[in-house]
Amino acid sequence: MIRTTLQWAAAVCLAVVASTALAHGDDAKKKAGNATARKEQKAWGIAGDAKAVTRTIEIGMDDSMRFTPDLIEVREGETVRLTHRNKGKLQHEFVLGTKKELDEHAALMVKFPNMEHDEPYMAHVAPGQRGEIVWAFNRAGEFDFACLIAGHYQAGMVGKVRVLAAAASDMTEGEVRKVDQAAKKITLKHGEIKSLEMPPMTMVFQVKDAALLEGLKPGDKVRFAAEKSPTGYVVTQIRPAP
Ligand SMILES: [Cu+2]
Repeated sequence: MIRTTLQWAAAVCLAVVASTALAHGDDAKKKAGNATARKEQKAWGIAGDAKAVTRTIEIGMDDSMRFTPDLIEVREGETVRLTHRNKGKLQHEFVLGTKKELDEHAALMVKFPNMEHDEPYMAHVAPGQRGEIVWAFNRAGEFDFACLIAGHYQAGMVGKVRVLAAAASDMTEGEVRKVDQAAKKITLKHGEIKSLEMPPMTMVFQVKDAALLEGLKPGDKVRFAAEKSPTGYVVTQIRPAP
């Protein structure tokens, strides 16, 4: 266990070095950097696992400073591949966030116009090119996306993501007993799981996306949804209990 933690810590250090070194690299290199970068839970979700993608949504960008579509709807717990197609002659970008964070970031972009950021929830797309992010929408709510290039945000290059909450009846109360990031498993002491007709007990679940385990630790009270798969029981979404 200690050894696993140390190995993980070493991997994080390497990832930080790698992503710093690649901050101004080309897109392919950045993708590789993101793949090993530490995942950080944000209000609007967390970097997803490509293997957990259930849907691809293509978003067009153009020089009239619009996204097409400019409203996307996903379900809480979905891991989505968002692809971007820049149909214009100018560089554009796609940045997910809350309105507040995007406003703050946009103000900085006006102050430091050629600053380039690299986070798993953003894509910088050259004219005529494509971009892509894989994002796990594990928090319900209404979020924004925008092109924060100076002038573009101010011209209205924004859109919305609506993440529909899972119905309360689909969620089960539980308490975390053990988290195994490497094996993508979590042990939960849970109440009755109505959708599976399963009585309360403590059991090991697989998780659909390892990102769902980020920040969870033994003792945490959670609400989760699970389904039966050919390989066992799989947690499809999980969040701290209110
Ligand atoms: Cu733009």
